[in-house]
Amino acid sequence: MTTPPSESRNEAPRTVPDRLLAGSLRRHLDTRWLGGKIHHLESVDSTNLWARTLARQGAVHGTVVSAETQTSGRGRLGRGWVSPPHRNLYLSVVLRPALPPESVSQISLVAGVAAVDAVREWCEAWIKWPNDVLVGGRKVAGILAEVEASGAKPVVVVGIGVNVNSTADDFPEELREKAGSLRLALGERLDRARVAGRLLTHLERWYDRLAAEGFAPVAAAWRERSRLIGRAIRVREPAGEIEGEVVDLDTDGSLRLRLTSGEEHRVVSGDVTVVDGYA
Ligand code: BT5
Repeated sequence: MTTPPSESRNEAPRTVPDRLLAGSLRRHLDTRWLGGKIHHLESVDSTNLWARTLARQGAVHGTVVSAETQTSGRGRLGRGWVSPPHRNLYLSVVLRPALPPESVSQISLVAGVAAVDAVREWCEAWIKWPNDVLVGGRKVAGILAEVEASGAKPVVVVGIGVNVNSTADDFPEELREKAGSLRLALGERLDRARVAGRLLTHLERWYDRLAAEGFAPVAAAWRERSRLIGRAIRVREPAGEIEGEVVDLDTDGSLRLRLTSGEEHRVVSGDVTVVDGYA
């Protein structure tokens, strides 16, 4: 493969594989049920959409879909996810939870905690509500959990995008200040199979913990990793902008906010800015 111009200078020779092969990913997995089946695609519209199709066709709990690139990577609320080829992780996991319906938003927080724990194996990282992973104040990972309710029991598809080896050139102008990658933080390329293996391993552990012990340990982990409780935040909601102090994370994954009026408000969706800046 020829080296793209943006990588030609100041770069050590490639010692890290370019492709994320299912076999190498499997070698880095330390799981019991997650990743029993791995579908790795060169290109797909969205790994979440592919995983939902597989779920409708009966894919087993723990099935993983990953791709080298996405042509329509999806974020929350109809937003997009920038997915340059061969650089990052675009993964979706099919989960068939033996858990109550309200656990869906909890599963999405489980994925956030797992993602931050995986990233922390390489560098300091924090969660921004609901479950963006930030490194040095820049978003390096995002989670999209969706319910596929076709059969008798709902299936949850958790999609995780992690910017592993992206350079600033990979991001459109408007994201350059906001988006980051592990490579940008560490100054070196990483083996994506290893990062994926650690991510899925943490995901299985946290998911099993939710199933065995309920939401309390997940919520505690989330609180510790977000450092958001007690902070003043501004939230851009569909209905307008509000400001207040974070009281706590609720059991459904929403944020409890005390407004300046003293009133309590629940933040279910929207974009959060920490008033005095995020770590
Ligand atoms: C998310 O949405 O953060 C969820 C992203 C989930 C992506 C994964 S990739 C595998 C799976 N398959 C999919 O199709 N999706 C999932 P949200 O909080 O709405 O953030 C989206 C916003 O983040 C965008 O509007 C941009 O501002 C920004 N953004 C887009 N691409 C980015 C990237 N690669 N890195 C950092 N920020 C990005």
